[in-house]
Amino acid sequence: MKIDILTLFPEMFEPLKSSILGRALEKNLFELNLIDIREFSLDKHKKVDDYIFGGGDGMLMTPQPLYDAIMSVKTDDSHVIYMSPKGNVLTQSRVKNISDQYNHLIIVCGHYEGIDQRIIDLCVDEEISIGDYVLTGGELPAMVLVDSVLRYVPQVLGSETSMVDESFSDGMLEYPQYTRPRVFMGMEVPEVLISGNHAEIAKWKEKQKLSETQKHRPDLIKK
Ligand code: 4FL
Repeated sequence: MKIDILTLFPEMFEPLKSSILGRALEKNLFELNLIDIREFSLDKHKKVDDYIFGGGDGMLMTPQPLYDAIMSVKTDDSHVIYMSPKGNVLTQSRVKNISDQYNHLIIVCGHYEGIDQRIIDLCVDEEISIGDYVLTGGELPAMVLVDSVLRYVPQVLGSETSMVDESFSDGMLEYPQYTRPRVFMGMEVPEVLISGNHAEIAKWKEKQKLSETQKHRPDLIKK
């Protein structure tokens, strides 16, 4: 998987270089390019924003630097995503689809009040939101998307993480989990989990998944 991120703040993406993704990056399991949109500005002061036609508060990112930055990385097989509160809200199934369908993602991060609509109309294949709230820019949403997609890239998840039983893998939340000690602050680990009876354990896990989902996210069960 190759990912190009277009942003005015490439330094915000340092967190992607630590932990699990940092190790995967060192192993060249994916390619991450951070592209500074400002470097494409043809303005003599490298200006990238301007006032909004029709009035209103704030500034908008101008089309020229964005267009040139996108064109500098666009290929026949690239998929251009703009992180935006107007997009469909990201779900685990969309994450899986994206990782299955595309080998090259170009992710555009807006700042200020957003970007000129003509860039969306001309260049963007898909708008994605990470939830119904507003942030200061698309950088954190881009990191959320990248992290969630890269988990499906072969060998990125090492032995300490598994995709088999996790929340949303089958549209349900995960069952509660316990590690040592068997008793903590007087609270015991459920008896069945130390019984060694694998059929009973599997039954318990299924029941817990259903009750956790019913309790925390009943909307998932209706789907
Ligand atoms: C993008 C919020 C995607 C939620 C401000 C600029 C945003 C966002 N999902 N807020 N972009």
